[in-house]
Amino acid sequence: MASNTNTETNNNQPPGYAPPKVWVWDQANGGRFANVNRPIAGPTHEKELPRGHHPLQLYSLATPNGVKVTIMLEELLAAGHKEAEYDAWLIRITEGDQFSTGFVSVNPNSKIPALLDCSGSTPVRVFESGAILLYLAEKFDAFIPEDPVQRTECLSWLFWQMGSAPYLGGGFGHFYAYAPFKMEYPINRFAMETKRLLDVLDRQLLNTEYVAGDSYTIADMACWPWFANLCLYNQYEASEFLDVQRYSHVQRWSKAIAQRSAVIRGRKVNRIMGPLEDQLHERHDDDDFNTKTQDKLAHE
Ligand SMILES: N[C@@H](CCC(=O)N[C@@H](CS)C(=O)NCC(=O)O)C(=O)O
Repeated sequence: MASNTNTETNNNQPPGYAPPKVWVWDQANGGRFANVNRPIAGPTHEKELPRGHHPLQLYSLATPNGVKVTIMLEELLAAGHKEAEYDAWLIRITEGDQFSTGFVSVNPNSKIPALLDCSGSTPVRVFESGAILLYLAEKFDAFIPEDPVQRTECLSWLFWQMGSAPYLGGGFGHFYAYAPFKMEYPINRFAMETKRLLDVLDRQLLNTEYVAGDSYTIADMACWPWFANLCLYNQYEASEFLDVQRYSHVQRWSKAIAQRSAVIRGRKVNRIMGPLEDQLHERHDDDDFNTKTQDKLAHE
């Protein structure tokens, strides 16, 4: 039974809608990812994850959250950390790969990215992109400042990004690009929040070269895939709508980081959309970038 009277619900969307006393799952009503979104956790099917020979096993997809980690791994390798060699396995989230028993054992939250560190006697699982960046930074003592004050600043921006992504992606991206129809209220609500976040970052980058100061850190690697996607790659086809050109310092920083060779490589790993030469579905070897991108495989 509806909890409001009809008159009070006339302006609701759809008109007359009132939240029921107890929410019930309507599988047909979730927008673009309705087939994978569900209100329960846990696996849906039995399947082990593949395991390669490198110390680090990554299970991921090149969404902004996934790209954070492949950028970090490519940066570590470029900086000479050979123990950062990794196998990157493709998890197709639209096909429900994240609900296999194997994946859930590495990430009980069923979301990419998920990492298994097999370098010790017992494999260590790490989930949540921010936790993975921090784990790798501490493991290799890289891309995180040693000075306690600068380190704290770096972690503040890392957690700022982790806290803001759900507004930008789950809020703005969902209602602007993925919802089954356009709704003014949530689009306005989350466009305002997304522009506020862009302005926060823009004001910071007015004073600093990188997000957390003078050096390139995991805070940049966390922020770049989300904000550069909006500013350089027309994510959600929203560049004009959000007027991203006006954030000139975010633009400057986005463009500079986009030119790093580890970033160019990291963006390609586990990518299944866009130009074929930018899609490296799985990465098991450094040379895969030269021989296994989809344009190359198509000619085999
Ligand atoms: N807070 C998580 C969010 C991860 C996340 O939302 N992953 C998405 C892709 S970007 C996903 O796997 N979605 C699959 C699903 O929701 O079933 C992180 O940063 O790792």
